[in-house]
Amino acid sequence: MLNISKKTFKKDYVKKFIELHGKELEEGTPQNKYETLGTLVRDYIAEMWIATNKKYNKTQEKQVYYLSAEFLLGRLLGNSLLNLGIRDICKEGLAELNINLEELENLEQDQGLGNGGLGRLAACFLDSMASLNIPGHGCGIRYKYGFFEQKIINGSQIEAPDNWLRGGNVWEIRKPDKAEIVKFGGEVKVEMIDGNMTFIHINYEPVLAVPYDTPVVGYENQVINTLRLWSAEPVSNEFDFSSFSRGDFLKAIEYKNSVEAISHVLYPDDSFYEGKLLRLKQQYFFVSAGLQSIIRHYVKHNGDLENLDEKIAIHINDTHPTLAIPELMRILIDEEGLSWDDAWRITTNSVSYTNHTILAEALEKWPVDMFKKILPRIYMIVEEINRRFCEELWSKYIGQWDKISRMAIIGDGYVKMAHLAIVGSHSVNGVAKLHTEILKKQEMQDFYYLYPRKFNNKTNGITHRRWLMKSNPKLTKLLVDTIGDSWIKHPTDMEKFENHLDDKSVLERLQQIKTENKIDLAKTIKQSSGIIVDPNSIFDVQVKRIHAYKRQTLNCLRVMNLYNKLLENPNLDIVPRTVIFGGKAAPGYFLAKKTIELINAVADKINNDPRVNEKLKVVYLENYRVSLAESIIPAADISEQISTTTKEASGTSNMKFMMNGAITIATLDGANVEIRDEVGDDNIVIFGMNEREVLDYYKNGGYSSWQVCNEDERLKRVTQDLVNGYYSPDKEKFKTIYEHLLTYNDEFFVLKDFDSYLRAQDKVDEIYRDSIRWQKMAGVNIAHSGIFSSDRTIQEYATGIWGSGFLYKNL
Ligand code: 26V
Repeated sequence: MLNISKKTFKKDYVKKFIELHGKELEEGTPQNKYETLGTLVRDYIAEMWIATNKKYNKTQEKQVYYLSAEFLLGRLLGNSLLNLGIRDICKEGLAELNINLEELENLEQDQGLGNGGLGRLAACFLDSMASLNIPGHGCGIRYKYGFFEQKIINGSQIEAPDNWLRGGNVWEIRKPDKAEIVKFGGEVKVEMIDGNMTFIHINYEPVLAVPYDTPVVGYENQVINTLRLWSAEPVSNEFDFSSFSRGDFLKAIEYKNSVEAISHVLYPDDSFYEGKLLRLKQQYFFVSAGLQSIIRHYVKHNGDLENLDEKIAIHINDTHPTLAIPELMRILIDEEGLSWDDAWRITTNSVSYTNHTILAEALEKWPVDMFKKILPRIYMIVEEINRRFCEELWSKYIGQWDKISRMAIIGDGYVKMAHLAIVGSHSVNGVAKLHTEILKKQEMQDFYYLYPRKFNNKTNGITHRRWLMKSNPKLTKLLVDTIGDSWIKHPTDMEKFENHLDDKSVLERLQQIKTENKIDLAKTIKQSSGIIVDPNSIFDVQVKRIHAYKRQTLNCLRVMNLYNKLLENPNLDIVPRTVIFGGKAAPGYFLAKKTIELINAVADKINNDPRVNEKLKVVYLENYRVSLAESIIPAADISEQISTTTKEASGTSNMKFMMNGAITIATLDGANVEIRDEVGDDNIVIFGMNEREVLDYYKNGGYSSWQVCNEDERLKRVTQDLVNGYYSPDKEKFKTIYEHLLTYNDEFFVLKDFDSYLRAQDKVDEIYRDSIRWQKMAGVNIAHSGIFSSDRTIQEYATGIWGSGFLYKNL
């Protein structure tokens, strides 16, 4: 907690404003005022930051490094103020200067350096590590352009670059003195020097990796950890720009461009792997720079590399940073002179790996030729790891060649990153119980039998500081008024709220808060789409990446069906609904983009049909991102978590919605299963095929979407509506969706789950009419959401995987 009075804050603020802008506060633009506040807060943080680092160096506590190609931080100002414990003081102080804090907070650009769940999880983890006094730091890429900005124009997604650094970034500090060189291409010369085989990398292209550090503020505990993002720059003296010989000049420009391309833009695809050279370069770039700086720092402060694995933990977020394994081997062997065996012991003991998906099409594998060319020394090391691993397999599985070739790290002309990650780490975890079981039983079965003790589950979580305290201050106040504030440090204490759910006044306040949040969201909807929605209708929300397995189509088909029903029977007695969608499609994912077009076409027709308008509206909110999520989620009545069972590794928005009192309608997929276990069957609405049924169809076949469709009049009608011009004069427009569902026997079972989904929606309608029952359900969901705080998840990682932090030391 930062100790500062309102008076001092105001004085500091005005002084900082004048210093930065050279004019009086009254003349300042809102942007000037935001920058002033951001810079001042960063100054406040600076001393604590230095002190935290000093303490880490002195105590030599184990340091955790969380390597991730994505960190989806969103806005930082509000949460930094909250965690510093000075948000109220700032708000009041600024108000006295005629400045509205929230208005300034809303000026901040989202830091959107991630695609979705995986990147946001990394951001929640940073917040939790700092808040739990765990010395845990992020390491990633400072993309110049983050996740694209989505515009919906004439009902379709248009992508625009996310130039998030345009107005500067007050949070980062460039550290050119801490730059590292990363080497690409060239050849490796092997020489015997003093009887030792030595590997010398020559003719490579050097890239300067310059770190930008962002402070990660712990909650009222004086801890400031670091997120270090690397930016790629040309090595300045590499080519002489003043030399005007034409060849050199062009070469210099070419070199500059090829270097800067590395940290230029975030890949906007999170479900289809493509063997893109630039992505491989990105991965090696940040991993190599990160590890070099970790080791440099370690050697400076600790010295002895022999027990490095007791002093650092390196966590790889999915396979994207898997090159950390051969890169650490390279540094330890080539640069620090360790033996292979010592280097391997240290590496495997340090590295741990999280898997985030079972989608086969998302698994990374790099063509050997590309890999070898770009990373010749790293390839040699991977080859040696593979050789030794296969030797182990040969002695264990004598004659079982199929199994051995299936498990090899290098095979079929590819380097298989998940295999490398499993072999080169001491821990492999899934992100929800069901997901981990599927990994063990199906996707990674061979490896599970070989290394059963490596596999473990760490169910995801979300930071309640951002997703409740910051985004839903009214609900936070209700909790504090009824059960005190112990839950802030111990989120499972939220359970105490359940004891208050027989108190009518509490239920009324719950309802009141939800309505006020809905009124706020209705304003946002009006501003962004022009659509007027009724805050008394059910706000029924599905916001997430657009993907076939997440089944936005299922949601859309039931809306189309409801529309048909309302037209047939205008007196149909339903609670009015506002169905809200949001999410981005990967630019190259045709079906997902078509899904967006379909939802918008359906929305357009329904919203302009006065016959149904009182009862049904459909909204597509453009440019879904962290800051928008913060205003949508507190206003949701219903959380749509309707993926095909087995496909969603965990989901994390399901947890955010629950914590904000939405009722979940869900398949028993990912963490939905654990949410159900927490709240009980009466407080969640479950539908759809179970894991066994889905896996059985995948294994034995026998599914016919055609047959399912023909047996259900409602389905016949809505699928026909896709291709009969009902939603578009262009009958071809939604043909791909139709074909996916029917001609190609939809692998995600949308039609199969349709009936059960509709019945679940009817149940939602019925429960909602009983306001007391609904509010109680909401209350139970809130009360049981504490277990899904990322503080719980991080404690489990710290004790179960990293061997770090407070809890570990007290065992
Ligand atoms: C995969 C790929 C594949 C190659 C192209 C670039 C790229 C970028 C990101 C990814 C990661 C996809 C995996 C992912 O985001 N999984 C999600 O992780 C969440 C956090 O664990 C989890 O809640 C979601 O269920 C899971 O889909």
